[in-house]
Amino acid sequence: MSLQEARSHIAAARAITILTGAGISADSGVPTFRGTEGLWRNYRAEDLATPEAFARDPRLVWEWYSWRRELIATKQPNPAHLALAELERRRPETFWLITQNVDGLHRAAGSQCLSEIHGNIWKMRCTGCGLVSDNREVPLPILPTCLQCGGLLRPHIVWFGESLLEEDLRRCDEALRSCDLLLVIGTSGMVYPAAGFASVAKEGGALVIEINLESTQQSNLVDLSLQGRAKDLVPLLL
Ligand code: BV8
Ligand code: ZN
Repeated sequence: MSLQEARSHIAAARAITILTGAGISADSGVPTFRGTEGLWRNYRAEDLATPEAFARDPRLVWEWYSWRRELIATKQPNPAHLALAELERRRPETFWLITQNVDGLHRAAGSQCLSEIHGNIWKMRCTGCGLVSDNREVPLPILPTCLQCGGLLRPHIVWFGESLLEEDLRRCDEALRSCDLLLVIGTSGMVYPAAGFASVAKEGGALVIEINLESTQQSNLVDLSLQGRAKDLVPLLL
């Protein structure tokens, strides 16, 4: 019943916004943040993905990101990423995809109407002159420096305690308030401001559908929960 229901909501929707988290990339082999396999040695993302950690030990933080880049470099978009890129192609004017993931797999799948609100692991920003550059080198020379000014580069990623880009926040707000359907896929709904996006959409009168392996902090808020793997369920929604 609920899958059929979800399919008809998608078909009938005037404007669709999607919010994805680490769960959509789990099926591509990218570890989630709060999954059992953890993320790296015995560190937690909250310990390393902060400006303080980088100021204290840039080498350790770069070691972690370089390890994640090497892991992600061998991963491909899965049927869930591809299905969302197809959905965008069918309705480019009334579709927006917001992802919390920094792995770049939505872009690799062909998504273009996309906000990568936590940044992208393949981009770097100079702590000296602010230049943002694309860098696909794996493995990385630990402590990469800026070609323009020699300054220390950092991942162009939003760390805990750092604000999201104004432009991204504005675009997300528009996509959340103007849609009549929000699809939340593979996120535990624990990290703000993304964790508040479902209520923004609901305030705007949207119907909210959640796809996850289990119930989450948002489940009490959503209109319909589909339990299962994103790679299996998302393609069935088209
Ligand atoms: C901000 C980049 C304003 C890093 C990430 C104290 C001081 C300062 C701020 C705070 C504070 N306390 C709280 C905050 C706010 C903080 C926050 O929310 N903290 C949390 C921990 C409580 N937020 C921030 O700091 C944000 N900025 O608030 O700015 C500000 C500024 C200054 C001072 C105050 C406020 C910035 C947040 C961005 C952090 N950066 N990523 C990197 O990746 O290296 S967040 C990082 O974790 C990921 O990007 C991702 O967003 C998040 C993980 O969440 P999920 O994607 O949901 O992944 P998770 O593993 O949790 O869940 C996976 C889900 O998938 C599960 O539900 C699972 O069941 C499901 N699943 C698994 N497999 C599948 C599946 N589902 C379907 N199919 C499958 N196969
Ligand atoms: Zn520089």
